[in-house]
Amino acid sequence: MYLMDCIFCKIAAGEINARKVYEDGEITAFWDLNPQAPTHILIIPNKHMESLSAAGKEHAELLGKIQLAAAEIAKNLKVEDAFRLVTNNGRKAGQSVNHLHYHLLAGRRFNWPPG
Ligand code: DGP
Repeated sequence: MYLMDCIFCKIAAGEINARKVYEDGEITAFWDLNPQAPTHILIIPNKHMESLSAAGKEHAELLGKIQLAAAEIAKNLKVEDAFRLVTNNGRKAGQSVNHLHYHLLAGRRFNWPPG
């Protein structure tokens, strides 16, 4: 599914430029426009899905592939020893773009619990 007014659908489709670091038939990853760490990559399914809450059992393989892509990207960017992978699910959790995305963050110290 492709949403006309979804910025991440447009990035996946190549209609809006992004600094892509990974692409396959199902997943796209690119540098975040507003980085919160020296390495800040967004990983998205190409097909529109609002958030993780919208996923069903039929998405299990895709969600697994996203995690494997994250590990591969971390390795390619030489941050595999220390990175954080997070999704903000819902507006109150900090989600501002309603297309499922995972933040891959690395290159600085991270606090726990997160803010
Ligand atoms: P979130 O707040 O979890 O929904 O994260 C959305 C992220 O998307 C935020 O860190 C900024 C980033 N972002 C928004 N618009 C664009 C864009 O057009 N290009 C890129 N590369 N990143 C974007």
